[in-house]
Amino acid sequence: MLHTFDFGAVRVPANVSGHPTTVPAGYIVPAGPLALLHPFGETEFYRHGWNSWSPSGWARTDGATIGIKNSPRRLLTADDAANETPHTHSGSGVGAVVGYDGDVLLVGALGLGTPRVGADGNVLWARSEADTAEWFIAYGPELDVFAHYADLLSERLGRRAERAGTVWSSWYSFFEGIDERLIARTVADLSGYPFDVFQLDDGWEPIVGDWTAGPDFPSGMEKTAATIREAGFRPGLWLAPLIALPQSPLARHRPDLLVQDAAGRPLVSGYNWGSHYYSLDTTQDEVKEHLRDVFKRVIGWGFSYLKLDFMYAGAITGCRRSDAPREAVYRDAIQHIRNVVGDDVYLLGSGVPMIPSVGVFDGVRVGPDVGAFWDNAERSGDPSGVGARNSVVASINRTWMKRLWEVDPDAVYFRGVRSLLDSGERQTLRDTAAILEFRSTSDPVEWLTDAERAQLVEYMKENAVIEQIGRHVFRVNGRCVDLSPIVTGAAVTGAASLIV
Ligand code: 9PG
Repeated sequence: MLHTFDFGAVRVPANVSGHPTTVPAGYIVPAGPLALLHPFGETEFYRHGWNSWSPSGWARTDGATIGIKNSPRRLLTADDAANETPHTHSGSGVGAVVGYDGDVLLVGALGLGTPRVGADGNVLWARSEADTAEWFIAYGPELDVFAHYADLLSERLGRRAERAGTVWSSWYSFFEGIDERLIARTVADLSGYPFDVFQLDDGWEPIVGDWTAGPDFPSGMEKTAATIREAGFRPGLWLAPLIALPQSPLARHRPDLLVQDAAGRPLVSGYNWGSHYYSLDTTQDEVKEHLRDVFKRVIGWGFSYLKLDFMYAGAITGCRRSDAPREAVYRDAIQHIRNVVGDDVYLLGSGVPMIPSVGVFDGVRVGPDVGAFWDNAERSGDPSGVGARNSVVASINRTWMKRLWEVDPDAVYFRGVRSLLDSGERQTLRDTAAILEFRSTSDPVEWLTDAERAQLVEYMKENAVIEQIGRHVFRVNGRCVDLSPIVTGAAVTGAASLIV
């Protein structure tokens, strides 16, 4: 039906799938396709990525799109193989265009169903794979409309109150090269440093898909968890519970537990670790039992902070035992995991589809992997490639998500060694994580100078007051941090902090 939304300053005719209701911050319309005819002409569009690693940001509708173009094969950071449209301005869940005086017209899904929002000339459109989510429509100051959207979303999907505190993670220093002696030494060196969590990342397991102690942890994971706890830290562990490499026992012995392709073979859901990998079909009872066993085991070892990675793979298009909409399948799987681990375990999502994860995860990664270099020459022009700049840009464009969960922009650096980052770039990473209020690093203290150690201590102890004064402009304890030059690509280096 045709409806004209009256926002005072502007009237917007629209095609909607049912009667709009008025809420204090805007309108809610029933699920179904939606198209708004706005009078703003070519303007800026906010594109929101489907999963943690997919890019988010503002781009002019008459300019280049933000997205992943010309990839020879599916990237994990893409919105999704089935609906990625790199040559249109579109994103996942929520989208917005800039109107008069900087006010913003926003359309956002209030639930699951793989909703997409796009801008096509003067049409702001929204549609979903499964028409299960109502839409929120609002016009007003940018920060306000995004805040209203986030609040309505968490009203429906939940919001957890846990806080991670400060985190040390093994990934951005040792990568997969970890073993129990290295971890014990690193933990001992960190003793007395202001960290709440010590999180083991990828590399402890024998193979992705087999969540038992690997050969480099001969004393068992319980022992490492105890070492971490005795040093005064909360033990944290990385897992990718919804995927399995082809050589894993699960994939070799029980291919019937995997999501299938149309030909009845296990469906490839991504590439990493020099291989393709598969997704577990979480609609099967046996898979639910498997997940129960895995999570009971890791909790039993003593880990109470879990980084759950590559989670998008539980929501890809494919053949499962049940044909429920894929985001609903995913939501059911993470609810199951939450039920198994209970409320006291901190769940950090990484590579998660964002909207369907609201209310279940305590914290969520909001950008691609950081790296000890500013830009990625290998994947230059790909905003989802590993690197400090891409991580800052994607993360800061998801600042509004702080109302949904703890927003993790990834690790910051203090070290001058084993890194190409200059001190200005390191400062920009630290400012970004201070703004987003999630402070983590992977720097072993052994790699740091005395001055860098002192800087780490000061940073990890700091409890900053954060104010957002513009789209990419903040105050951190009164100090102005303007990330706009970095986000717009104007800055060649990361030296974006200015003192006013
Ligand atoms: C462990 C790592 C770290 C890291 C995670 C995740 O797009 N990609 O191909 C892609 C590959 C790896 C990746 C992210 C994206 O890294 O984000 O923090 O835990 O796994 O293997």
